[in-house]
Amino acid sequence: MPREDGGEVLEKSRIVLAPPSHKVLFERAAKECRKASTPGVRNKLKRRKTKDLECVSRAHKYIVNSLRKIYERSPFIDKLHPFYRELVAISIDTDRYKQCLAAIATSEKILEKIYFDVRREILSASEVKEVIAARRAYFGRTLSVLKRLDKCLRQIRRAQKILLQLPEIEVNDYTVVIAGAPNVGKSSLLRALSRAKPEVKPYPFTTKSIIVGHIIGRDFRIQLLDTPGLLDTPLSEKNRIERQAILAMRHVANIILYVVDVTERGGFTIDFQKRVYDELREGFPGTEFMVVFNKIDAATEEDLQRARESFGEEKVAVSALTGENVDELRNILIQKYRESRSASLET
Ligand SMILES: Nc1nc2c(ncn2[C@@H]2O[C@H](COP(=O)(O)OP(=O)(O)O)[C@@H](O)[C@H]2O)c(=O)[nH]1
Ligand SMILES: [Mg+2]
Repeated sequence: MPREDGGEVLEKSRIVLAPPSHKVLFERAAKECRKASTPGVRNKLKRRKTKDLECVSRAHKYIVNSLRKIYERSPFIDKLHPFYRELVAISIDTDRYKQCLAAIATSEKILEKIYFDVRREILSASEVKEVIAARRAYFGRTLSVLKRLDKCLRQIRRAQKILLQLPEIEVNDYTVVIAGAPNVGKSSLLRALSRAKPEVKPYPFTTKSIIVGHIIGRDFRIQLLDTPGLLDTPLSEKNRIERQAILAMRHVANIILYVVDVTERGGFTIDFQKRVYDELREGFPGTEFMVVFNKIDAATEEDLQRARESFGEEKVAVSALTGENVDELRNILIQKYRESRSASLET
């Protein structure tokens, strides 16, 4: 089976955006420092030490926690489900992304060392001015470490924003991708087959969206994806990025439902529709296809005959408009889902 299961879903809600620049992070840390309270101690040196230790500790915690959230909660690309891995690869520079997350993780250790050195300096200081010098040194050294991270912080923030725009689909659900030329009735069919109102999810690198519907039973859920404008012209005519976005779909598609307007009223001849179909089959070798003749309510016997001759043997014929045979098609899909589940239980 071409479809790969496993791999992590893209958990957008876990992502914590990197600050817009190192300066923003540094300024927030400095603000944390200013929250340090002045202790009610009479000894001037002791008072200064206690206060500056709290200042440095607050600033340090703030920075380290912020950085840790960025690298721990940003998706680990190699662990993502292949569908997302491929989408991410066309959207961002993944090598740079990984290097930057690693750089952030490494700088945490450097910052840790600076903090402990300064702590020791403050504790062992014998004069107020030594304490102040140590505190200043903390901020000076920390700033230079953060400054070196600036490019990476910006890079990660940009990448995170792109990741947040990727369409969220259930990569582990049994998935039916609906394809076909424009106006053949793909969206109508998705609505006719779905139980709930379809949701629209944008694709960041094209102006297009995925429309997600579901067939929901008591113990199962089948995901239906309609990809307007993505799967409706031959793959060879698409630009590289769009092509890759389309091909990423092979990782989630259990079956591609190819919708044919047998009446040709949508504006595309059977010949053209067959050409798109052949190209798609080439692009998705190993993915199961199922051809559905649509608009039978408006079709003549000649229309059906022409479609049969072009596409071969008898196919499922429906009307998304009147609902004719739509229940049958839904049952076929449920049956296919059950077969695939029992097949995967056996292996
Ligand atoms: N007569 C008839 N018209 C249909 C049927 N399904 C869709 N249409 C019409 O075909 C046009 C295109 O449908 P749409 O679902 O938007 O096609 P898509 O571009 O493939 O998503 C619309 O005007 C629909 O009302 C059908 O089964 N019979
Ligand atoms: Mg549509």
